[in-house]
Amino acid sequence: MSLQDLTDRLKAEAVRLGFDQVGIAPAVAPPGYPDFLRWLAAGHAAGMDYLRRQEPSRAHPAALLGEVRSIIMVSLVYGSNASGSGAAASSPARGKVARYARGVDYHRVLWDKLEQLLGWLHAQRPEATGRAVVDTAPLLERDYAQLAGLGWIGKNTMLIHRRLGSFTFLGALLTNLEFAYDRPHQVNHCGSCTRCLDACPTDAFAGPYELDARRCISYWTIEHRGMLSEEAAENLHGWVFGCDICQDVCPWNRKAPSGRLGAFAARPDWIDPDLIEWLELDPAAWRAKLAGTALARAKRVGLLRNAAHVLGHRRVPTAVPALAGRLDDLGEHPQVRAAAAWALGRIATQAARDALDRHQDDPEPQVAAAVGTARHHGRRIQGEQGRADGLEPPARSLPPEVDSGPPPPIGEDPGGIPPQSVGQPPSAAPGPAEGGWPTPSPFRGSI
Ligand code: B12
Ligand code: SF4
Ligand code: SF4
Repeated sequence: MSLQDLTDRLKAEAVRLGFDQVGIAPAVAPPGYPDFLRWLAAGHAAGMDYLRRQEPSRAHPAALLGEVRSIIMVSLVYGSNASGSGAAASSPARGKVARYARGVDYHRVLWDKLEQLLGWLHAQRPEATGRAVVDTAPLLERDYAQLAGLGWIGKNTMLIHRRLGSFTFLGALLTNLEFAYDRPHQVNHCGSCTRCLDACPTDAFAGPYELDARRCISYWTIEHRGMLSEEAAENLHGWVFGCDICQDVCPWNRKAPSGRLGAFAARPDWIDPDLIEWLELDPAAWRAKLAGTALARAKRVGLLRNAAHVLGHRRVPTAVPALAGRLDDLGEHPQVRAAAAWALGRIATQAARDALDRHQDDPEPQVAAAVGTARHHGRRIQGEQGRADGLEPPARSLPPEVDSGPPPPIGEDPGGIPPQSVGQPPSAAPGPAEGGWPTPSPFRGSI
């Protein structure tokens, strides 16, 4: 079998397995590595120490597979603007979950498909060795996706394809075999557009192509461990897991197709979760709820922390009993109790202040400190907004938050180039039927 034949047959198999795109790059050093080092040095990785620790491994894929010659890059569409944030944009007790996390954990889905592809390759060429990577090993995936011709890295740092947009997952299969390689994607279709940079509600872009995770809602809600800073807690804009704003506004996602895989279909309880229900759910129910989902990355503790901050920032009075319940529960994680105290201080109704008063001398130092600050804040809010006219502090209305709904229609494409379908993505090919994954994912990769 010639190199070209093997390449064509491998790509056809990848399509049969359900991938939307497949491209192959030689296993060279990633061209973006110097940018990555600069990014780390600037502190933009925030608390993601694993990125710093794995810095040398990202210099060359041989660190992951000694005899590597090729990197087969795949992408899978998981969503589009058709699936918005449900009622979360208008209902104060509901939160927003990023689209990528609303179905089954993508690590498992892509990784299993890549393993099947490796099995197929091995059957053709018994000397083939390989390693599947879906954010499960140190590899600059977007760099290799661009090298393999899957799209360009946009100003929002996402890998974008003209027809498929950026709501795609990436995966890689490293192998010792050679193939007929694809040409790198050369053209950047962002043009003079700056929608993503302008729309980011927390100014997280240090500049085009450079995201400072220290200011990013996605980082705060998913990756950050421990309590959120005051600035972060006040600026989640309704998001309790991830953030889609810099993609929602991208014109290249406007006409992007929806994902075809049943596994990524949004679970109704993840689209716009009721945050009061979240606070009331017991740990066993949480374990069952999180099994096999990407939200497991933040764990129950992180999700409840985020939920409390969203409810507190919005001053939702109906959340007080649930927040007080978390604060009163001495067996609860101190982070959740401290976030509940923070929220009660923001809501500052009589019942909220009573709950805080009960914990002035809380035995847990982190909680006692949070209660002290919250009581001070509660008194201030009540003084400013409540006592003056004898009213309880009002709930905040939602308009100041940035909604992640569909972007407004645009007259022309950002680069001035009319969209056209390209031949490469074989999205018309039917994928295999998909079921759910009942077992918890063993993958600890991040987003
Ligand atoms: C760490 C991480 C994060 C961090 C940091 C994100 C970031 N932009 O760096 C946080 C937690 C914030 C995050 C958020 C999200 N992530 Co993330 N994340 C990763 C991870 C694990 C590593 C990325 C990384 O190395 N970052 C370091 C920076 C420097 O690298 P980079 O982003 O690839 O940037 C390249 C270019 O921007 C370029 N570059 C850098 N500076 C400059 C300057 C100039 C001038 C130029 C031209 C280029 C350039 O070089 C860099 C290196 O190649 C990857 C998986 C992986 N192993 O690659 C997933 C990954 C990038 N994430 C993914 C997703 C889906 C998300 C979210 C959409 C989830 C969500 N909805 O909340 C958001 C999107 C936010 C955003 N705009 O990036 C997908 C992206 C798929 C795609 N189509 O691009 C990936 C690939 C996971 C996957 N396997 O599918 N993520
Ligand atoms: S994910 Fe949200 S917070 Fe992060 S850069 Fe994009 S718009 Fe900004
Ligand atoms: S096309 Fe516009 S919104 Fe999309 S990534 Fe490029 S600059 Fe950002």
